[in-house]
Amino acid sequence: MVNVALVGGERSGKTTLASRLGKKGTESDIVLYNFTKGENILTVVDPVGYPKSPKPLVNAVNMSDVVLFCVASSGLDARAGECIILMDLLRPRHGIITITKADESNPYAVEELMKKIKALTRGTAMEGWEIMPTSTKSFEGIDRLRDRLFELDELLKKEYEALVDRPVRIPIDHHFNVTGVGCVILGCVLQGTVSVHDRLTIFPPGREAEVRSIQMQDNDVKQAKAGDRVGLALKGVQSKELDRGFIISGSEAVSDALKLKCRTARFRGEFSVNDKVHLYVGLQSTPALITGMAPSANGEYEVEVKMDKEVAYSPGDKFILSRLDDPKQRFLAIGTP
Ligand SMILES: Nc1nc2c(ncn2[C@@H]2O[C@H](COP(=O)(O)OP(=O)(O)OP(=O)(O)O)[C@@H](O)[C@H]2O)c(=O)[nH]1
Ligand SMILES: [Mg+2]
Repeated sequence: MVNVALVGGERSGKTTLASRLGKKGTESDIVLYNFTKGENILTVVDPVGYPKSPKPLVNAVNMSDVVLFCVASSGLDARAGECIILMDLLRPRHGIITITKADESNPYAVEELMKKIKALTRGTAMEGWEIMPTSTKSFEGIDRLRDRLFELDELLKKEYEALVDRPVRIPIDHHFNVTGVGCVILGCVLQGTVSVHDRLTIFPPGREAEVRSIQMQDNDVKQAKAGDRVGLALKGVQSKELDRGFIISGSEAVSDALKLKCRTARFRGEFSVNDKVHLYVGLQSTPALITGMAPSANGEYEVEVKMDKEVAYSPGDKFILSRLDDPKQRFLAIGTP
């Protein structure tokens, strides 16, 4: 199972590419597309609510194993730049760059754009990402791209195998009530194994719920493990009590005030005490106030934040600090507790 986030500039062909890679499923400010080949499942996450809000973009990347960065053959725009900044903060484990709408260009211009992208991403977390031209019109490169993503699936399986014995952790990305079934949540199992009848806790509220049934790709299963995308029917909780980003887990820290060790974004990322910022962690988001700041080693900062609401987190979780009213580049820094 490979989860792919589509990121990139405005009108860069993300949605068209997603619809070529899979069949449309769950729909909100992020839209999921699925493609099944034998045992292998490809899920593509299109953050349709971006660039209006950075939230769907951060959510899509945090829901995925691989980032697919789309650059239209006509070139990069300001939002593509913003996405590069976010990649450099979050440092996703796997990424591919695709030059979309290759049919509107020529091999020489595509080659020139590749060089430009390589120069722009040099020294960033995207350095070394493979660049593949595609066109949803001529179908150039689509099969090759899909094959490449399935190749990564083999690698991901090994990565996830090492996580199946850990305590379970599932961030909720969608939740709703189904008549006759009750509360259903959708999410990816980040680590651990979940079985029917398991009693689990939902953080931050600390609510207990029992797993009534588990579905994967519309099929009932008894158990799901790290790397799987699941639908869980839960007993003991109602959909209206949940929020995107709540985590089904064995244990999480829960707090509305934190001290974060922060690295600032390239080129920008200035902020100071008393600034109102927006925080993203996992699939949670909240406004927050910077209440303290001090330089620490390696050009990093200790940043104290007071959040408008409690968030659930574990050691090593990545908090993105952003400023929503900045028209150009909204990502300021990344921090860990
Ligand atoms: N010629 C050509 N046009 C394409 C291709 N892919 C997408 N387009 C066109 O490019 C435009 C933008 O495509 P979308 O898929 O909506 O791009 P997007 O990145 O999802 O756009 P936003 O979500 O609005 O930022 C549409 O008019 C598409 O028909 C392609 O491979 N070739
Ligand atoms: Mg779109």
